[in-house]
Amino acid sequence: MADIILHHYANSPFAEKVRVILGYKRLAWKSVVVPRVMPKPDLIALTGGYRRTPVMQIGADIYCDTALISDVLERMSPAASLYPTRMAGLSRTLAQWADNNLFWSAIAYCFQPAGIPAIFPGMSTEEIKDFVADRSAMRATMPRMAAGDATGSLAIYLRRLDDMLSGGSAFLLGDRPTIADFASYHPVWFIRRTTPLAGILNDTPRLLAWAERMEAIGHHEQEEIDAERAIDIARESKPVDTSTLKFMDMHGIALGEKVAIMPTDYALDPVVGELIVASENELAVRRTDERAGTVIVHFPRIGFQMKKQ
Ligand SMILES: N[C@@H](CCC(=O)N[C@@H](CS)C(=O)NCC(=O)O)C(=O)O
Repeated sequence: MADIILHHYANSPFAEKVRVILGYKRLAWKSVVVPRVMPKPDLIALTGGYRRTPVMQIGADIYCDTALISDVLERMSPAASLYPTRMAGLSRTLAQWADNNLFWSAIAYCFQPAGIPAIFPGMSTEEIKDFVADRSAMRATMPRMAAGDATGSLAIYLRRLDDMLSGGSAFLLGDRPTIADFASYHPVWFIRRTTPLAGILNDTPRLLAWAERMEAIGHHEQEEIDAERAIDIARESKPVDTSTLKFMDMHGIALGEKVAIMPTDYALDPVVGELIVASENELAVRRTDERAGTVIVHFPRIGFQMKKQ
């Protein structure tokens, strides 16, 4: 099987979600560190436009969004399941809440002036300004949460998670972690790193103990490779055969047509290519890049929009 390559950077919460899933599944992986802000020419050579973090590459297949990345890792390694039987619907729905509501409250809470030095250790004012300008452009018209509103909702969310642990279970939905734990963990991980503001977790001691258990899972074995090598691997590989996936047309667009796929919320950079998968949960395009050769870029249906070009 081709190597799992994660394109990510250390301080990314969504990347931490995938790193801990890799740790839980004991899957060894290759690490490519991407820039935190645009431009990201090496990543874009693979994705064709998608710039969010993380992205997972397996040969010439490029997987965008941690919801899809989690599904692919589950298919590769079903033991230590992220979606145990009878918990699949609940765990996925809770994970979706965590990746959206919990995440954005945590981000708005941490990005108060008191949190900034811990988020950007050693970065110059100029670099911080560049980061803020990059994220403003990326979020465009997406509404922002004020610090007071974020603090209020975050305190409630953390209490609700803490309540889920009140029956004495080690993880949110029982004795083993599910996708709900990994998705709830990454915002809590980010709060814990934002040291002057991490005290909010002292009010939820069961959640704090849970965060320590999640941290103990670790990231398993990783080896750093450079972006150039990852692009060579894509060019030298053949994408997976997707022809057996059931075609489910919800857009009136046939396989083979030229489409643009992009997120529905922020970083609305379209990825243009030939539609090659429209299955129950996934959309994918085939595109050819000067450097990466022919690749398939995969997206989950939820959170993405597709238009005919
Ligand atoms: N729904 C996406 C969200 C990913 C996301 O927003 N990641 C942040 C970093 S934690 C990001 O992309 N920031 C901008 C960037 O890294 O360019 C997912 O699950 O992968």
